[in-house]
Amino acid sequence: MSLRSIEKKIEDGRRLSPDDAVHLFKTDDIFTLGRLADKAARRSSGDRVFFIRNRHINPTNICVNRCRFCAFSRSAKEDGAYEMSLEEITKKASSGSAVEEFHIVGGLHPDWPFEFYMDMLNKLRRRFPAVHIKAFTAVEIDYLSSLSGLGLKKTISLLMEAGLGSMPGGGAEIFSPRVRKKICPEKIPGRRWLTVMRAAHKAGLKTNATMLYGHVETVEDRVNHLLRLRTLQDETKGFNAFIPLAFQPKNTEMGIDSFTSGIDDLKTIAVSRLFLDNFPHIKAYWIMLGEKVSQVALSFGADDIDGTVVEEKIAHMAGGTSGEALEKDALVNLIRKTGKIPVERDSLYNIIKEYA
Ligand code: V47
Ligand code: SF4
Repeated sequence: MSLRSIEKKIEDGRRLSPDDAVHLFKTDDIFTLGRLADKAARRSSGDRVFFIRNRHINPTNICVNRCRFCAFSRSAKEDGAYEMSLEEITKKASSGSAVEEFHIVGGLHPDWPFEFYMDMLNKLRRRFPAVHIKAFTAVEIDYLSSLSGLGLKKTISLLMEAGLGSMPGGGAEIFSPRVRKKICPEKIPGRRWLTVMRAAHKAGLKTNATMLYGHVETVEDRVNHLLRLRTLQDETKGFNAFIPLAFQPKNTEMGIDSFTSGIDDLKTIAVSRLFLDNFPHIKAYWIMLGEKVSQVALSFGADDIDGTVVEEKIAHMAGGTSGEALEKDALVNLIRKTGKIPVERDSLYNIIKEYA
């Protein structure tokens, strides 16, 4: 197999095989890889790059799972553990500039009942009727369904009635059981993550998907992860965006010191764009990639850069060095400087404003 034969396959509109993706990950020719991925991104998004005015809210960092790569979580009585009241969550939601979306994820709290989450959604929806609520990873949804005791389908439908608008893509990590055992032994298996997403999609929720890379996984593990996402997407068409999450190593139990390389970041974006031919969007999450690598990623297949974020804990507690927030104008400039057209979107990728 050669890069040329893969290029020919892409030109002919044929789907890449897992072996093709492994080959792309292993190539040193990042210029060809980038060119192919850029072409694929342009086919669907042209010169447009999406962003959103959003705010992250992490209601608690207390978590029963304690994944080894996670510097954000704490046990209940540990230093630095926190839990927000409903009033504090609402206060957080109302501070700062107006946003289009709340992105709400947190730890699996050992004591909060299902009603707490329902109250949170109801309260936010009543107070901010125009703001889309994107909340709860598939891992949290699984946990909420065990709290409610009502099963996935009913739990998801209750959450939707209370205001849940879509779901973020976290918790996927790497699906391989061998890797999961090393990095997050307490977390639900990859197949359960996929089952939750299937149930969400069938209920009419759009979701994202992620992959945590740059720790102990192999290139083959990454490709297997992507393959399972592509297969589910063929079935449900429920994923909006794929977001590769670059592992941030500080204050974690992984025993790894180094951050991912810029080359690996760009390759991962590019291979994702080419292999996930049924995903509408590939996101270069500026918080984890940094502003500069994210800018370059926009020429390597990414067509989304996430949002204003306002306050970020998960990457920053693990040594993330980007800022925690970017104002809308800064995001517009960041995209503009790459020669692309910034497009403000809502959570479901409807266009709000094009900054031509
Ligand atoms: O599930 C935890 C990851 C995720 C680390 O869907 C880490 O639009 C890197 O999923 N280094 C939460 N990653 C973040 C997430 C996300 C972010 C932005 C947008 C969207 C979206 C989703 O962060 C967790 C976990 O996979 N994570 N610790 C770490 N040390
Ligand atoms: Fe808990 Fe999520 Fe952190 Fe794992 S990644 S410890 S599930 S907050």
